[in-house]
Amino acid sequence: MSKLFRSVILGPPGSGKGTISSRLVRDFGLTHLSSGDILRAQINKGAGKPSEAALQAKGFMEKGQLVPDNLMVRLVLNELSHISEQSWLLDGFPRTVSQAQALTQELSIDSVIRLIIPFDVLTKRLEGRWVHPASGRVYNLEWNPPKVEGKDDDTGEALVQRDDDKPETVRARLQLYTKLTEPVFGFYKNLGILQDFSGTETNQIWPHVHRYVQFKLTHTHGHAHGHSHHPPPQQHEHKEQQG
Ligand code: G5P
Ligand code: MG
Repeated sequence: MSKLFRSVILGPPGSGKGTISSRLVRDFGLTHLSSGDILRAQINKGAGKPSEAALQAKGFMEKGQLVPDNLMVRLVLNELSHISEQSWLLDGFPRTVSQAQALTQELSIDSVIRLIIPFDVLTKRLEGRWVHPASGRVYNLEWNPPKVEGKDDDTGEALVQRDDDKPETVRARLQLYTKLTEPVFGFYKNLGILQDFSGTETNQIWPHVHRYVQFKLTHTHGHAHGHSHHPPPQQHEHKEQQG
C-alpha cells in the first residue's frame, strides 16, 4: 500500500492559501493543486482556444461568483485523477457542501487546514498582489515584493494582477465565502479532520501549520489510491492566538 497524504487548504480570498501552499510544497514535496489556478490556466490557454466551459467560468470569476458545482467538480476530479500516485494539497476546493460531498465520495481526505483571517485585512492584501501565472507564485508589493519590480524572481517573466482583485469584486467574494463556504467546515468538523489556524499574519500562522503537517505526515498510515477509507485522525490543537 502506498503512503499517500491528501489534504485540503481553505480560507477566505487573500487569506494566504497560495502563500502557505508554496511553503508546504517546498518543505514537504506535496503536489499543489489550486482550483483557481486550474480555472485561470483553462481560460488563458496560450495559443489554444479556451473551451466553452472555460469561458462560462470566466464570467462567474470576473463577478466574484462561484463557478457552478458540476463544472468545478468535474474539473478538479479530473486533475486529481492525473496525480493519484502522489501526495497532494488541494487549495480552494471544495468551496460548497455539495463539492465536499462529491470529493468525499471519490477520495478519502486526511486533513483540512482552515485559515481564519479577519476580513478587514484581506482587501488591502489583494490590492497589492501580483502573480506569476505559469507557476502560481504570489507576491505582494508591501509584504513580499519581487526582487525586480514586475518580474518573477525565478524566471524573470512578467507578473500580472488578477481581474478579480478589485475591491468591489473582493467584497462579493468575501460575502459568498461566508454564505457558501463556511458551511463546508461543519461538514469536515463532523468527519474529525478539520484543523483551524487563526491570526493576522502568515508568518505567525506558518510555524503552526508546518508543525501540524509534519505531525500528520508521520501519523498518516497511508491508503491505497481510490476509494479507501480509514478512521478519522485524532484532533490536535495548534491554534494561533488572535491579536
Ligand atoms: P482562487 O484563485 O482560489 P481565492 O479567492 O480563494 O481565489 P486567493 O485570492 O487566491 O483566494 P489566497 O491564495 O488565499 O487568495 O492568498 P495568497 O495569494 O496566498 O495571498 C494574498 C496576498 O496577500 C498575496 O499578495 C500575498 O503575497 C499576500 N500575503 C500573504 N500573507 C500576508 C501577510 O501576512 N501579510 C501581508 N501584508 N500580505 C500577505 O479562486 C478565484 C475564483 O475562482 C473560482 C471562483 O470564481 C473564485 O472567486 N473558484 C471556484 N468556484 C467554485 N468552486 C471552487 N472550488 C472554486 N475555486 C475557484
Ligand atoms: Mg490563491
